[in-house]
Amino acid sequence: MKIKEIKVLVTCPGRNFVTVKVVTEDGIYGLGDATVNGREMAVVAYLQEHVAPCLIDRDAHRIEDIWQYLYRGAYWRKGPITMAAIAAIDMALWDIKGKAAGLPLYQLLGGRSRNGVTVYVHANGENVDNTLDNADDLKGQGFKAIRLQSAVPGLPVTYGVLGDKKDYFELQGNRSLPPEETWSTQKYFSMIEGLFAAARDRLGNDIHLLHDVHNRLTPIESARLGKLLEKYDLLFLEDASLAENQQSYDVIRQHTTIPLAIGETFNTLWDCKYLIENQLIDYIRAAATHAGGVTPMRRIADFAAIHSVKTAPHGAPDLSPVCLAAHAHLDTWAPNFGIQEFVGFGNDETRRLFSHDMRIEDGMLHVSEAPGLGIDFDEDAAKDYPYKRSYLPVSRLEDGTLWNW
Ligand code: EZ4
Ligand code: CO
Repeated sequence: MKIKEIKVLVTCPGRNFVTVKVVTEDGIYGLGDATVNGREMAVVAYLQEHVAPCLIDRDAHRIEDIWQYLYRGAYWRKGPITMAAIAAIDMALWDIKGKAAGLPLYQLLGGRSRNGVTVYVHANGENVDNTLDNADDLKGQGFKAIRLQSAVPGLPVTYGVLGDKKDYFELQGNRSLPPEETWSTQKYFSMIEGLFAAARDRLGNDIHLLHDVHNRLTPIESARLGKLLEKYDLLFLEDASLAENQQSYDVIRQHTTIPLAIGETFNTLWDCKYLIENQLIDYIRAAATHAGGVTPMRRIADFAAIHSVKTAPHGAPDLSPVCLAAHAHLDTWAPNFGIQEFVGFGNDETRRLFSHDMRIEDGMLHVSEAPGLGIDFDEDAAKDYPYKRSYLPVSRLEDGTLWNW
């Protein structure tokens, strides 16, 4: 089944998504997500100029060979732009194979390992009380796991706190230049333990709690935070420190038993190899879009499984609903699946463009039973929402030093 056409479609139904459509000679097509938040057009150029021409007339069924051709075959490997481009092609080819077989993707991966995919949702607020009001509301909706982020007193903006913005879409889709935010580790430490102490008082012990540090701490500071939060029984602490130097996690691990999760910006198995093989983390958060697609996600999951590490794919709105669909299949299959981050199915415009029948019930995401990924994209409607440049913020310490956002 030859590949006849590869379309790269950029649309901004509130925030930018790069969607790839691979069309075969039989008329079967597949969809993939190639969105790299704030760098969207670099992936578009990579796909249009450097990938698409090489794939025309190749056999769409040869997913593994095409993946190797794009990764191993190029002298310039890895990196977010390259891997998002490869990811989108790979997802689209799995979508095609599923449609050709008449089976949902999770069946091709090995079938169902669980009834549904447990998700964690976000509760955030301007203060501890308000964060816990939101968490209580989500608990009432049946969610079993909640990530808590509260504003840091004395800082004008805090990661994860949406303020007067209605939702992530409004927040992330309207920044034509990178806004600058201030960070203070000392101020953060004055808030964080109280948040989790109050959370256990108010929400009880029958709910999973999580927290995202978003790379703001040094390894020894992360170790200190882990020790402070151990008694509140978090499901995991996310992105406690950067792991460009993976040995940083040796420092954290030798001080605390808090479960650790990282990986949303990882592009390959190599980015997490040392962390996993030394059992320095408990959850690997790689995403199909940013780690090269379904093919390497399966490999990462298997490598993690033999080291007792679970999967917990990134689920922020920088990943389009096409990526969420791919995750729903991987999560339904992976024997060592842990939890899926979930921030909703997007705003009205996004749901208009990306149609699917995934659903949330009792705190779980339920995968589509339709062949392939089980998601469609309305190319014509997408023209109503053209690309709009938008950036993530940058972070500075109070003295002006650039820091990790
Ligand atoms: O800040 O995806 O766990 N989720 C996160 C995200 C990231 C965004 C960056 O675009 O850390 O909210
Ligand atoms: Co995160």
